[in-house]
Amino acid sequence: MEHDLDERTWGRRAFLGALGAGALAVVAGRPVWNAVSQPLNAATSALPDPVREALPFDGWRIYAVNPPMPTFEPASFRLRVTGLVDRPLDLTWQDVQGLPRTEQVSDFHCVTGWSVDDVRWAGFRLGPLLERAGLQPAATHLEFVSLERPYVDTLEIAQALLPDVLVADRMDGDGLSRPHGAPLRVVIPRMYGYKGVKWLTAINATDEPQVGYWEARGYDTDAWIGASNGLG
Ligand SMILES: Nc1nc2c(c(=O)[nH]1)N[C@H]1C(S)=C(S)[C@@H](COP(=O)(O)O)O[C@H]1N2
Ligand SMILES: [Mo]
Repeated sequence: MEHDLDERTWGRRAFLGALGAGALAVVAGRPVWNAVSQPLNAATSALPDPVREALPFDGWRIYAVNPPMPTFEPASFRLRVTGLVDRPLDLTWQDVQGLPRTEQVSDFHCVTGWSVDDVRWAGFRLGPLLERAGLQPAATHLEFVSLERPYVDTLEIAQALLPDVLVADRMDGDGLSRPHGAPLRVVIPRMYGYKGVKWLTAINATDEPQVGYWEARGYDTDAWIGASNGLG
């Protein structure tokens, strides 16, 4: 299995660094993630409209459902691949760095209405990883588990193998920052951001869909951009 795309498929899109990794949204001097507990931008919706509209809110909002955000410790970090696989994997950070690498530029959309264009991701595709683990034919879904309990989400195997899906450890030329999910996050550009589990630590192959964190709260399982419920 080889699912990497080459440069031609992606086209050479401009790498817009300005709204990139460093552009964390801040309200009144405090990082938004201190106050936000759901992807409805609670921190800013509490502000009067004129104040909110004056904020420089192009770019990333940082979300965490259960702060404080997990801390990446290279010596103890593990990425586990479990469930319906012949060879369960328990990868150290060094092992992860040895996986076949890929890069892409893709747009990012949160279901609440904000987007970031031309995000430059680097990391690895799921195909080679699943091949190494010996994914069993009975497996239909992958459950992605965050170090930030209880955040999980799921993809169908075919969705996870789309050519523009990756597990990213770099963003816009730097290692993934803690707010953006260090050391690993799932990226699936054709779906809304909640499908992309940050602080990823385990991938569990199953023969039925598990219920994702936001799906349990009413959001669509298939979060195709433009075609899923969005709830508002
Ligand atoms: N572990 C975890 N992953 C998560 C979330 C979260 O709260 N916790 N929020 C999701 C949502 S709704 C979005 S839009 C993106 C936001 O990514 P960012 O915080 O890097 O901007 O992360 C997704 N992955
Ligand atoms: Mo989101």
